[in-house]
Amino acid sequence: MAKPRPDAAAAARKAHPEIAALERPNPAGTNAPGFGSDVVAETLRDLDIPYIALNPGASYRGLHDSLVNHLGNAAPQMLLCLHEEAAIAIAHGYAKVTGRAMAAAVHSNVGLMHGTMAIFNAWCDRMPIMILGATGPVDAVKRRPWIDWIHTARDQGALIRNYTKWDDQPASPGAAREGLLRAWWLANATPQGPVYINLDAEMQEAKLTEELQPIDMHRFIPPVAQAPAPEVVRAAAELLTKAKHPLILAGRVSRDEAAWSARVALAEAVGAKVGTNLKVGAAFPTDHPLHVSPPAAFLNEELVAAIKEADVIMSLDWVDLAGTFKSAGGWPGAKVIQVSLDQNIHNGWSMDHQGLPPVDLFIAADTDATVHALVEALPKGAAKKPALAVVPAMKQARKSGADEIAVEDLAANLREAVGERAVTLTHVSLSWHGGWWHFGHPLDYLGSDGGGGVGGGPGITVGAALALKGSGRMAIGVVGDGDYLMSATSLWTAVHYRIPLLIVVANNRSFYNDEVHQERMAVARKRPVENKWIGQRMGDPEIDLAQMARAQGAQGFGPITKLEDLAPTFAKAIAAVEAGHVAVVDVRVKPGYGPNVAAAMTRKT
Ligand SMILES: Cc1ncc(C[n+]2csc(CCOP(=O)(O)OP(=O)(O)O)c2C)c(N)n1
Ligand SMILES: [Mg+2]
Repeated sequence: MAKPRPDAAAAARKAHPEIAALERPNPAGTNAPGFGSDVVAETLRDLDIPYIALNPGASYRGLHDSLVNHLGNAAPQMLLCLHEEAAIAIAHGYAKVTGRAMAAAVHSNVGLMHGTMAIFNAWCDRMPIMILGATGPVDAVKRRPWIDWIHTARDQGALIRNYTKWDDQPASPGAAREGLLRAWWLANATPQGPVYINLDAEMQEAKLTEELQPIDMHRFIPPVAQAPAPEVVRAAAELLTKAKHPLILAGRVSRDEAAWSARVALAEAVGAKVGTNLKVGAAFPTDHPLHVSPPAAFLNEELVAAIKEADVIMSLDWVDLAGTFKSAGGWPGAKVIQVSLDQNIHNGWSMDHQGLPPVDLFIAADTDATVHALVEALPKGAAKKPALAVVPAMKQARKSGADEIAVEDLAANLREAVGERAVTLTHVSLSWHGGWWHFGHPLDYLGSDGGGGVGGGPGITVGAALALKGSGRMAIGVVGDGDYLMSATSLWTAVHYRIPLLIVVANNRSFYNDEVHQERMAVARKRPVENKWIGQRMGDPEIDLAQMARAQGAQGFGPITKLEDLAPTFAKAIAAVEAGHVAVVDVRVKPGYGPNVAAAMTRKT
């Protein structure tokens, strides 16, 4: 369960008066709830949801009216988005930072269809989102000819049921209130995930016939204890303390600083090496001597060696434990401790549960709670000295001397331009390597898009930047050009709502990932490799990515084609973000992936 953050909406309004001042409605004159959708809006307010990202539609015109004229477009405040995929991705990015759902609203079946890929991304990333949608009128005699018929679907939730935790189509305002409470409760309970409430247009627009009985809402969304049982904690503590070569694979953990410190304390106390992964947010200081560096995007040789050497492996909800073992050469000889609640939402449709790993001790509990319990259970003062590994120093950025810019040049120059500033990497490109950037705080890196759905990077960055606004941390998203082009219009929402952020595009003018696959096909079939670019490269005309940013009121820089222009351009873009702007830097990079990524992408099994 997400930690309660009382008054999140009030806190947001106080912290960001410039957002709260936008799009103020004229006073509507009455405040008593009069319609079904007023009850829905009031419940969103009672749930303390600060923002609702949306693209409008007649199916929820009742709710739209309630948000504007009954609530006064505050708590939740609307964030207008230019595409439903952006609305969902923004809520996804917000949850990645806060650990808590914000809302998104999408129109009938068509808006929901637009949002589906982003919902799938959030599902695979185990991130909570409260999605509101609409259909109907369900009662056919109330439908307007044609349009209400094409935008009404029976069991609309079926579109996304396979990758949401729960969905509902309440038939009355009272049932809607209950549905929203249950949805919120389920979305925020571990494993977290998106939920969908489908509001019948008729129910929204109907006059309230009787007042709803007031309820103490908190009694309907109780915190759920997800701590481990004492006997499994004792068993795990014993295995870890007796191990000669313990290894912790730190996967899905929270952004909480105390939990971060507890993981460090645990690893140091038992002398465990710790592996981390770029699929999920930062989980351990990457420059700590016990960290198996660099963080793996796919499996790297350092982590393979650590897995082979280990006699006890504890997975903190590591994404794809079975696949990791498989790639490391087979089931390990080590005793395996698995800490996860993920099995509670595995279903028969999505295979994102991954392979079934061998486990010797299963701890069905929250990862943070388990680490805290383990630290408590260990004998005091028994800290083993960390093995002194040499953490390789970051390579200095090349500033000149090459015709083409490599993605590594982009990363190193960006890192140096950022310097000592606190930044959050909200996203990294497929071509990124874990060794290019150290993480020393749980908010230094937020993980990937979750479901491998290209087009998530820009929206996730906007949502994360909204949650980080005013925290002193700058949001930086490094995205591929394909990723950027699929959802560049997410930027308008950031510009409009004064959400500063930096997007750096690793622009190889191609859906390059798939060139690698076409190369593999050609080699395997002894056909011409030189044709791999066809149907992949985005040239003739080349697309002016910076101009796409400027067209939406952001500051656009580039295309940067010379190494010597990188550092000064990043300095300018960072200054623009510090002055409150949205900035995009288009960096023309040489196509190419690191050997681990290319090998993992094209391996047979
Ligand atoms: C929605 C969606 N469409 C297509 C793909 C297949 N795909 C995976 S990576 C990729 C290329 C992404 O291009 P870009 O963001 O420019 O990154 P690059 O591979 O060039 O580094 C594509 C098309 C996908 N994963 N998701
Ligand atoms: Mg590309």
